[in-house]
Amino acid sequence: MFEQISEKFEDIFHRLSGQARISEENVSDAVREVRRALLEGDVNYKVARQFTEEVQKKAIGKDVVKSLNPGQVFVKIVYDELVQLLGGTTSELELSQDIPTVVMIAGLQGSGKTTFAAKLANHLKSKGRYPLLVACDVHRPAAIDQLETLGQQIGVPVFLERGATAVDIASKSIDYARKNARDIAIIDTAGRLHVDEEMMAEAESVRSSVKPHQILFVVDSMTGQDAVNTAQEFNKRLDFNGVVLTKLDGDARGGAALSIRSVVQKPIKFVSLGEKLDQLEIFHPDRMASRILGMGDVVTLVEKVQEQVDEKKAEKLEQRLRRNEFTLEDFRDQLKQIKKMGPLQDVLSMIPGVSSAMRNATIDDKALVRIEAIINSMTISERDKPHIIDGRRRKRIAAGSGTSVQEINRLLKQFAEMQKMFKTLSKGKLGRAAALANMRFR
Ligand SMILES: Nc1nc2c(ncn2[C@@H]2O[C@H](COP(=O)(O)OP(=O)(O)O)[C@@H](O)[C@H]2O)c(=O)[nH]1
Ligand SMILES: [Mg+2]
Repeated sequence: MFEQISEKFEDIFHRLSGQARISEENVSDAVREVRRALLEGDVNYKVARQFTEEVQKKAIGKDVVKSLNPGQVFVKIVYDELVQLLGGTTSELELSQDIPTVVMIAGLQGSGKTTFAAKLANHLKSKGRYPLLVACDVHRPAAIDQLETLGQQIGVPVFLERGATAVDIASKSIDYARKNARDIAIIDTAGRLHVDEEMMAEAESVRSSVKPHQILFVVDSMTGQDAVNTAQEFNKRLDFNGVVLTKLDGDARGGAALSIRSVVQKPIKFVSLGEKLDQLEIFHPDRMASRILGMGDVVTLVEKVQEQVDEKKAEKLEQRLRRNEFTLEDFRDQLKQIKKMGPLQDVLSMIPGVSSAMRNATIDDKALVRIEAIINSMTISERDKPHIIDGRRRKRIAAGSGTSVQEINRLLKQFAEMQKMFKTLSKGKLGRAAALANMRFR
């Protein structure tokens, strides 16, 4: 789940990393890409719009501390916003002082309610609690058997009464729990394939008979935008306390599930990640956000740097970088200017000192874009000291720029030749070349 969104985000951040600073223009581009990534990941369009508006507001005019690059700062802004979208802080299941705490499980048929009920019982048992599972899905006999089997697997008693109504079973189970020292009653209810009046009415009457302390709405993350609509319907009728996202182990895009919290304004409390009964996790917005961004280390770095940055050191570093000779960064800037000027072949021929070999090389303008993308995907130190770009880095840069290792190899070779060429130029010639380049390229 979320692989698709993760991959898109990674691309966006890589591209922005190459920029010298956060400008209105490159932020707008990146924000547009973020919105596209969210929409393609099936995030609700209203949620996506709101999300990107916030990101844009926060990113524009943001000072980039010298030791960070704009990509990193942008990652942090998106991360913070994603954490907010997912609820900000962890919202654990609230247990009451009463015995038993009553937890009612609601949702559509097949969403994973019964499985979750057992998982929750298992989880609470491991925390030293004494749960009771209550079988209130009376419409399908197999549903009662299913809960009974799951209860046996985890060693948790199941309260059931064949032939009785859901309301009866629910209210009797509370007495049973008290008498048998069970401190949490987990009520598994019936679902339908679609939201219908009968199901809602039954759920409401179970609710009014046992007055649950917590109602958890279970939703299948694989169902896309329907998940959001269903959540709204259930929330209107039951005013539930929290959401359980199931089947996050699946390969659906998952964005819809992420929209639920923002649409219904109820916290996600658990995620279910498989059919096995221990595959349940408490939902942590921050951990989920870094899982989705796949950039936990960058976020940590930015947090650290923003906390305590030594601007003076950063400036010195910058000066050292500037004093260096022709770096890949300069090269890229030149390319950018060249792109504005027209066909590359013509431009190259105007630069004195460009070797005839290069002049005759067939470089098309598309290649130029790719070269720029490659350099954008490099870190500052790689641009400054290309010799550190080993095989591992080449692979990463190729992945980040959507090119191949062969192309990276070619670029580095060409660049080395260019550096050599500059060395062979006399001081005067070099100065003239630079002056001319400046004149033409500004
Ligand atoms: N892969 C996966 N399957 C799940 C998950 N939760 C439930 N299931 C499966 O989904 C199906 C429906 O689950 P069930 O608990 O019976 O849904 P209910 O109708 O809402 O009670 C069953 O085959 C479960 O094994 C999950 O998190 N991941
Ligand atoms: Mg069920």
